[in-house]
Amino acid sequence: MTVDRRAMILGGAALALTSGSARLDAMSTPSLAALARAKGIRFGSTMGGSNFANPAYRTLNAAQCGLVVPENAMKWVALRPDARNFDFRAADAIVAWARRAGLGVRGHTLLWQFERWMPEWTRTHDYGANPKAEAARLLVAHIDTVVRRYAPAVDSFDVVNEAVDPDTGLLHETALSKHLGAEATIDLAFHTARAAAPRAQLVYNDFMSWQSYDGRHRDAVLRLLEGLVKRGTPVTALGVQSHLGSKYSEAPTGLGALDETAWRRFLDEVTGMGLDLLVTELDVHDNPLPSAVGPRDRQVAAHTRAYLDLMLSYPQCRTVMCWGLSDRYSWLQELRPRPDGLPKRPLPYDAAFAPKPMRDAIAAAFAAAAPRKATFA
Ligand code: 9MR
Repeated sequence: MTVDRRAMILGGAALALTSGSARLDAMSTPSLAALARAKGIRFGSTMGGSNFANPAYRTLNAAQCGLVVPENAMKWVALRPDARNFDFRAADAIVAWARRAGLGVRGHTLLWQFERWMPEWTRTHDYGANPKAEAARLLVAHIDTVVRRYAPAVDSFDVVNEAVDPDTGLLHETALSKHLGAEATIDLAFHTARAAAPRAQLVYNDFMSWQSYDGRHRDAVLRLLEGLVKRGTPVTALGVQSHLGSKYSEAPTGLGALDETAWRRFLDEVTGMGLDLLVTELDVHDNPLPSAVGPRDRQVAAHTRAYLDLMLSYPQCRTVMCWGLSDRYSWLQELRPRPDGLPKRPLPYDAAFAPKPMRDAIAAAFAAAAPRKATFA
């Protein structure tokens, strides 16, 4: 079924389920997915938790996306109640829905190399007399089980997420890597994923950015990738999370002091290693922008457009994912609230699912992008 035909059918479904803007948008064509696809690019977003329970939101996603990534449901904390068992219910439900809707699925994340986001039991687990072997067994069993369950429906996995400390440039340790060594843990994760999914795209995913303060993070990620490639570890792409805006959220520098030259040099080095690029988690952290919605939305849109134009100037960039479609469901609302207390507007649709200028900016960036050879069906 073509994307536009699907959007029409889904638009009809939305008519019965919702009113107003969600209906209008689900009907609006061409969809972002269709605009992207015309250039050999896959466009998608996250799904999971309360937003997945909202039929109008599912409809919006199915109409506008070609790809979905479970926001939390494939993380260790969601899949692993303990060392022995798996709970696939939430991830299965998203994957089943995606397949019914004709969407591709990305997997996030087979290993979060950051202690805080791994389950508590990995810290209290009895690693026995040979802790190294036990850590390796746990890691391999986890990745092998998850990848075999979801490939080939999932054809692109974030194998390792956020392994680098952006301040020190050193690799993070976790309860697992403490026994194996961080580098060996990361290698083992990629090799295990490759053995279980011989054709999948295998991604290292991180939040280094074009902010001028991010040089140490960029350098550390380059060193990590160089090491992986040199050792023959099967990484095939870098996921550039793209949570845009300064982490110094109240800084008077607008969305940040950007170093485009350093960013291009970074992306040149990554692609020079033969790796593809993905925009995996796009949103705009709008704290320093004006309270008034009009100017704020315009700045968010202009920033998004400039960023996507730069990213899509790389023919190796064939995937663009937003970290949510609607402001209503952005992680930023609670975790990084605005100082004026107003709701944040980081995503292409507003809280009532009406399209915003950021949606136009994404559409325009796809329309302006040079066509590239699609690597996925
Ligand atoms: O959006 C996610 C939020 O709901 C979770 O509470 C949080 C911790 O699991 O993770 C958020 O997603 C993160 C992603 O997994 C990795 N990159 C940063 C994202 C935003 O924090």
